[in-house]
Amino acid sequence: MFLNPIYTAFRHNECPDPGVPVNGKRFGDSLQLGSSISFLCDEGFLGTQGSETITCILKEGSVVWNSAVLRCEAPCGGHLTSPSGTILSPGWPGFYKDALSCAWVIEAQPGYPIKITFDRFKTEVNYDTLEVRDGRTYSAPLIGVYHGTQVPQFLISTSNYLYLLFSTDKSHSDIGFQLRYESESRCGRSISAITLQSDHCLDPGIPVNGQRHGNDFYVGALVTFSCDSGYTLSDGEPLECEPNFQWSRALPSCEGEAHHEGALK
Ligand SMILES: [Ca+2]
Repeated sequence: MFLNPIYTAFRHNECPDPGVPVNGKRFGDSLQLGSSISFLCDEGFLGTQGSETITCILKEGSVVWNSAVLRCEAPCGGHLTSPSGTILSPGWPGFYKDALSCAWVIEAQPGYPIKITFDRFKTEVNYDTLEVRDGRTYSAPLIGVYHGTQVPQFLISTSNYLYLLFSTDKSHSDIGFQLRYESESRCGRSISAITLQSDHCLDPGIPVNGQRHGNDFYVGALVTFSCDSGYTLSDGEPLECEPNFQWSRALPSCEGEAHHEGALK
């Protein structure tokens, strides 16, 4: 017996189960002809392919979805204007790719500083770096260059912009980072209250394979660093806590064996 294709389509009037996007959620369960299913990417991810809503349609005698399922990926850079959010290294929760240069600009309301909290951070020491600048462009003052597992718990801008640049070299990858940013709490309390009450700089951190000398972070305080045997300090100048509660220079790094490994890369 021959089946008329139209008859077959109406007999099997359900689309195939589209599944749930990786790093996303699905809303709707009906697979019937004419019904729709929606998708939403998890925080920090963006839809890069497919559609947020797909509808089960009849097309050329077949019951099919009218579009592909949303694909959710951590983007390489962006301009972020929500009061709070998440930034993930591209590839999250997997390893990041080689040869990345991803820039994010976080923009808050004028007068509102931005606080960044690092939930996870791990990159290849010395070669895959996250630069954070206190402003909207690459020429803004440097807050810090972070790599390895060396990051402060949190940092706060003085302006209402933060510029982040994640750069990776041509080999060796790692998990990358997950950070949260916020410019104002939900109840309307500005985090500027935190900076105004503060009379000291934030913990500048300690270089990987090194030590910090000085545990006072008040304005005018100096801290210096040294490295373990076999490692050389990238910058021997002390860091001074300036009146704007920012350190005068970026945290130095200890370069040594990793540097030699790098030469063989
Ligand atoms: Ca690398």
